[in-house]
Formats: sequence, structure tokens, C-alpha cells
Amino acid sequence: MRLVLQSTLLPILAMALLLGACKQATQKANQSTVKTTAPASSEPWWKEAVVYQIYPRSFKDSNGDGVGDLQGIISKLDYVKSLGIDMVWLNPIYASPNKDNGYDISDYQNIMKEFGTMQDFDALLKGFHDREIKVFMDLVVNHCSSEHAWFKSARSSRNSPYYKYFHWWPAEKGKPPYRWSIFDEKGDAWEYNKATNSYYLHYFADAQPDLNWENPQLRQEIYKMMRFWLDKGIDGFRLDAIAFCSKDTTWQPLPAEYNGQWGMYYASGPHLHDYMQEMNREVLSKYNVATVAEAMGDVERVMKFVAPERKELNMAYYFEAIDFGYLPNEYKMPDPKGYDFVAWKKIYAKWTEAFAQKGWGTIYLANHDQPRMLTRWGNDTPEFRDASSKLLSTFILSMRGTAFYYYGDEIGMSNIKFDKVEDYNDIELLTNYAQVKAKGGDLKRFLEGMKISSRDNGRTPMQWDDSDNGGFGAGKPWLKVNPNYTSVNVAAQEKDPNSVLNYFRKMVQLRKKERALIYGDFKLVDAENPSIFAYTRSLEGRTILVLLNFKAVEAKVNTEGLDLSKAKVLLGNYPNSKATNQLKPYEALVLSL
Ligand code: TEU
Ligand code: CA
Repeated sequence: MRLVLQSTLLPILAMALLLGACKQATQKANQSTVKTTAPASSEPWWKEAVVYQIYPRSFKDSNGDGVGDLQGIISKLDYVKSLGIDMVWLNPIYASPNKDNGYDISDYQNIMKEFGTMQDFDALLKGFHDREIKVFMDLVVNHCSSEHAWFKSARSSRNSPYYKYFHWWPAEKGKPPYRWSIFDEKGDAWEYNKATNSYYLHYFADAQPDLNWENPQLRQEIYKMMRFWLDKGIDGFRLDAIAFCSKDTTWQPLPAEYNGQWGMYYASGPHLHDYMQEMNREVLSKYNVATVAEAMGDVERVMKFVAPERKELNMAYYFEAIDFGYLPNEYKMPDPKGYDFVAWKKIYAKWTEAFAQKGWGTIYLANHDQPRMLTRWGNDTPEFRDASSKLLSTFILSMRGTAFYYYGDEIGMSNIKFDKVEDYNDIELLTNYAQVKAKGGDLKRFLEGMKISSRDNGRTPMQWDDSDNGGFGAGKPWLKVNPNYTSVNVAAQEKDPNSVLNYFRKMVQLRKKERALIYGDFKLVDAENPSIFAYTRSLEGRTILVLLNFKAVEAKVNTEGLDLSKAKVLLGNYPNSKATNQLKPYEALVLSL
């Protein structure tokens, strides 16, 4: 909603008062008529939320079996609260044989044995709610596990009532038309099943058969399951790979316009948005909850999920910025020449501007599908670990869009960089490794690249203290703990007021205090600057200037047109930060103008 300031001055003043940020804001508001996307008092909570993502397998192991669990999270509720965050997103905790760590669900209404019981879940939800923290669950419904009762029945006979819950190609019609698979060694998304003499479809691993959304009965089952969790009082869903759920069942060859871009094609199913609207009508609209779509594709595609008048979902991730800087067609192999920083900034500007017109976006630099943000976007050398971790937190919490923050980043955890393939667990890496090997490719080069980009880098156990296994748990952890836990850990950083952890907390508080950081207009400053990411966030006459030097050398930013002479430092990541346009390596400055 775009509003002119004068017409909304009263409610805005009331709100500013409430937030204790009134004085400066109102003084400036009187002088200015800047057009902003002003927050009506009716703005939904999820726009202002800071989300903390917990990968339950790696957060805290309560019983010494080497796997994080729900009781482990319960034991850390006060820590999570102390971060100042508003919402937690839990990666899948449902029953699963864990071929893809919970993204292969065998029972949607039960808890994974290793994680605990439904009683543990209820206690966890209550624990968060008692602390005024909302809880998002992962909703993985593009596919389930081949161990799910539906699939076990379906694969036994074409007469099974569940056969039509999946997509099949009858073998009497010959070989199925090629479909690309993400976690399949052969790269083939059709798997032959003897008992039915047919092939089933799996966009991901063969242990992850795709659910047949074109079947209304299947959709009703999903909605029923969603209601089960919503009735328990959860606050929303992150919809996994949801863009893939509708299939073109004419099974034509890849249309020429997609030219090798299977993901884009999969994200363009003919009824995708009919289903999202149906889900909204039948389920989501009946609850006060929020949703975030893992929405692949370009602005136009992603926008369809979140444009409010379409009544689908609330927020969306996009991948263009996070997937930037890899060599094309090469398993997330980082470009040795580095990435084009100016182009990267412009991707953020493009998406931020799009969401300013309509809908609402998200900002993140890491999650369980990504390496550690410090290694990928900062600098994990001892010299710059601290400064660049703080810089990245500043970025996430000063951009426009709901902030998603990944566990461990608040203490500056970095990539573990395994040397040996045996150390890895992730199905994506193991599949890709097997493919490179089968093609006689350069495995050494592949493993070197994966030290930067592999998902397991972001899944190592949380580093709580300098005791064995970093305080994660007594047993041998399912994935190795980063050996730097002896110095990089929560306990050490709690004691240090200038730690990465305490900086993160300050930045969270700053975002809460400064509504401009949430709702303010975003404007790139000195867009072509090759080192510094600079932008203003303006709301109701208040302007905040964010200066972030992403490079290991000093750099200067052109702030022409902005008056820094009376600027006030709201937060900086060096001691005694000053309002200046000359920045130290990885320096971050948040200034009010
Ligand atoms: O990811 C969706 C997805 O398309 C992945 O291929 C993603 O692009 C990849 O992980 C990047 O390396 C979701 C989940 O977030 C992921 O953990 C699952 O493995 C995947 O779905 C299958 O459920
Ligand atoms: Ca455990």
C-alpha cells in the first residue's frame, strides 16, 4: 500500500510513540513528503518478524545418540529467546527414513523417532509460545518417502486405492518421456516398479516419490494433515519445493523455451496456482498463520505466490542471489574468479523493488541447503571472521523483507570443508559425486569446490561450548563438529560484549526499534561501487544509511547527495565507529541521517 505522508500522519505518530522512536522521526517527518510504503496499523506480524531457523538434527542432542532432538531444543529455549527473535522455523521433524534428512516423510502426523515423541513436540511448541516465539513447520508435500504407507500400497498394485496418489507411466506404453531428477545418480526421474509394471515419478531421489496433486483426493489428504498441525497451534508453514507440485501430465518433451532449464519448467505446472488458491481457501484463510513459499523462478513467477489479491501465500524466497557466482552446469562449483559483486547487489535491488510494489519478500544468506554464510559471502580467516560475520548480520537485518537467520550464524560458524567424501552425509553431494565419478570427471576438483558450496557445511552441530563435541551432546555426532568449536562457541561469546553473538542481538533490537528498517523504501547508493554495498532505508522522513564493505581492504563509497555531517552511528562492527564514507575491511555502519 503506497500512501502519502500527510494523510496518515496521525496513526503514524501514534505508532512511533508506541515504539519509542518518535522524537527524531517526527521532527523529520514534518519536513518531508517522501512517499513510502507506510505501515498501516493493520500490517501483519510476519512482516516484522525475525526468523531463526533450527535444523533439529544439529542443534542439541539430549540423549547422547549423536542426533539432535526435540528435548535438546527444549533445553535451549531460553537461549533462543535471548536472541530476541520472533519466530522459529523447524526443518522437518516428521517420521522419516532420513534419505534426505527429513525431507522424505513416511508419516506426516508422527514425530521422527530419533527426534522424540508427539508429547515432546507439544512441550516444545508450548515452550516457544510461553516465550512469545512463533513456530513455523516445514511442509514437504511435493513428494513423500517411498516408505510412506500411501506409496507402499500404491507400488504393490495398480488397483491400490493409493495408486493415483502418485504419478505413473505404464510400461506397456514403452519408455517414459525423459524427466530430469535432482538427487538421482542417473539423473532420471522415472523409476521402474516391477509389481505394477510401471514407472513412478520422482523429481528428487527415488526414495522421494512425487505426490499427484492433480488428484483432488490427494489434495484433501494434504489439507487434512495441515489442519492437524494448525489445530495444534503452530503459526505457519514453510512450503518446501512447492513450485514443483503441479505437473504437466501430457508428459511432453521439455518445451524449447525452457532450453535445459528443468527447474523453471517444473516450477510452471499448469495448475500450481489453482492449488495454492484452493489451499488458501480451504485451509490457510481459516487460521491466523503465515506461509513462506520456496518459490523457484523469476520475479514474475515468484510474485504470483505472494501478490495479496491472488490469495495464495504470504512470503517467498527467491534463489537468484543465493545461487549467484557458480560456474554454469557444474554442481555449484564456485567460479575461481569470484563473483560479480556489482551484479549481485543489483539482483537484491531488483527483487526488493519488485516486492515494494506488491507482496512481501524474504532476506537470507544461508539455510540448510547452503554453506555457511561466513565462508560463502564473508571471510572465515581468523583476521576477518568477526568483522565479516557482523557485517552479514547487519545486511540481513537491515534489508527489506522478512529476515531469515540460520542457527550458528549468530556465532560466526564457518564451513567445515571436508577433505574426504566419506565425511559427507548429504544425498545431494553423494549423488553428484557419483555422477562425476561415473563420467570419469575430476573428483579432486569437485571436492575442492564442495568445500565452499556443499550443504553439509551448513549442517554441522551447533557449537555451544569448548567441551567435547562442542557441547552438542555426549555421543558421536551424526556429522562431525567443526574443530574450531574450541574458540567459536556460544559460551565464549556470551562473556564478550563485543562478540558476534552480542552484535547479532544488538542488530535484532535495532531492527525492532527502527521501523524504517522494516518498512522503509530501499534505495541503492553508489550502485557501481565494487566493494561497498550501500543503501538507504527511508520511512516517514527518517532515513537510515547502511554501508557495508564486503572486501578485505579499505574502500570508499560515494555518498553524494546525502548529508553525513550530522549523521549518527546507530550500530557499527568496529570499536568507536564513526560516521564516514571511508570504510575499513568488512566494516559495517548503520547511520541515521
Ligand atoms: O529444496 C528444494 C530444492 O529444489 C533443492 O534442490 C535445492 O535447490 C537444493 O537443496 C540446493 O542445493 C528443498 C529442501 O530445502 C531441501 O533440503 C530438500 O533436499 C529438497 O527440497 C527436497 O525435499
Ligand atoms: Ca538425540
